[in-house]
Amino acid sequence: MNAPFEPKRQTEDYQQSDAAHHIHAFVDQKALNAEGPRVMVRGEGLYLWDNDDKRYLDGMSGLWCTQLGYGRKDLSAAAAAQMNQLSYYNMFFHTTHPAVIELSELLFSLLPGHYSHVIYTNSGSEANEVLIRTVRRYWQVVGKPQKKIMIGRWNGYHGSTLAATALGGMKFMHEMGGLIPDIAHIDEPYWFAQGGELTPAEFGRRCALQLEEKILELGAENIAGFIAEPFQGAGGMIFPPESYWPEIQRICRQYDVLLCADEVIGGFGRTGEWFAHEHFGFEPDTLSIAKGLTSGYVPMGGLVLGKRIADALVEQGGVFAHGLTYSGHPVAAAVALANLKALRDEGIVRQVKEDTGPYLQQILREVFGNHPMVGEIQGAGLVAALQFAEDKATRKRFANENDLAWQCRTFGFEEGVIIRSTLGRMIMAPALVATRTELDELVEKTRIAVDRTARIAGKL
Ligand code: PXG
Repeated sequence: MNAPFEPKRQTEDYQQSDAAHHIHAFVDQKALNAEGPRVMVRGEGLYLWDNDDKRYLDGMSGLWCTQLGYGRKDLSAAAAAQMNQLSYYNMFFHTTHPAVIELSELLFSLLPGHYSHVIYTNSGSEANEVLIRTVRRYWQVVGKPQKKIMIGRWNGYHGSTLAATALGGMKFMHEMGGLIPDIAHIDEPYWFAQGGELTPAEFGRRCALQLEEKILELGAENIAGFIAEPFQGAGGMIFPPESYWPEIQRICRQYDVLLCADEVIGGFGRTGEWFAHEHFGFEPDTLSIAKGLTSGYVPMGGLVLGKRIADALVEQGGVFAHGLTYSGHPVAAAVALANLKALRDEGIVRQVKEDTGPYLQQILREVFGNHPMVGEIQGAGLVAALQFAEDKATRKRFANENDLAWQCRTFGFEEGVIIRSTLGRMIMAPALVATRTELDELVEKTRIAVDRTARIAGKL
């Protein structure tokens, strides 16, 4: 047991200083300053403690990233050992180092065999920035430089930097302006909200066919690639109908458009497969990775390339004019290596596939299958979403679904569980080391939060 918790400073003191200096992510800063942010001070396994020593079960793995949970001493030891031996060196000017070499070996042993190379970054946003440059460079190298346009999806999320924001389809982010050209979007495959009279299978095909229509509208000779998350994360944890990905893959192959999967959330075991595209059964040409690569202990991301692209760039491409000071940072690489070893050698990804993943999906359906607030339950492995609905049969959504979901999230915090709300959907994605007992607690506390929300909505 840890010693009794002694806050170093009072929470209000931290909050006032934070308000004086810090611009937070995706928030009305003035409103946050008035309320004061929660001050988190420690983490162990699936649990977090705030500065007032209140404990939370983190049902979101931080921001979908702490696959191994908090406080792993093997990861901090790997970082310390690497810092002591070689704290920094770079990938410029013809050098490399063992940590990054061993990380790449392990990474490609986990990936399907048609991937061969990776460009390391510090984040998922950067991975997608690099993606645009790499894909466009590929088409230059193979003699089709006019293939420049990337197609993404409305409500997709690929990061917060300029090009990643443009690739994504969050309109409220686009409204801040200044985006890059040569990006187009098609609709998201969100059957519950947009499926109308179509069956999920029909709707999945219809959404995929939008890609074909967009390619024909803009000219296949101008399209570099299509990017999407295998399942949408930040946009509401939306699983596409089963008909969707096979049709998307057919269209990409037919028109020679690169298929780019953003695995930043889906990668590293979340669905019970190492990568989410394996869960959905398609074969992307590139994979954007980050988050679970290091379990969030240090920042690291990357762009994984299929052999087709890598061979062209390496054999015919000449100088690849790109590089980041911290690409393949030795400390990040050492932590990622220790993280991937643990996920593999402790059988954690296998456990998600065979035991804890099916268990979470089962108990969610037992508890919420007939819940008056819940219209749909989606998910696989250790990721799931509950769709709020006023009427399940007609898929009628609450007019104030966003407020209800936010309220539910706040109730969750009060009950000591962290779940994520988006546009009328409650999301959970706990660390992959979650035990059945912890999953029981996650679902039970979520049930209390959803029941409290149902009372406000007049459903209980
Ligand atoms: N791609 C995807 C699919 C993501 O989910 C990024 C790229 C960008 O990664 P970085 O490392 O640059 O943040 C992400 C990030 C949320 C939430 O509330 C999701 C993300 C980030 C912050 C919040 O669901 N995903």
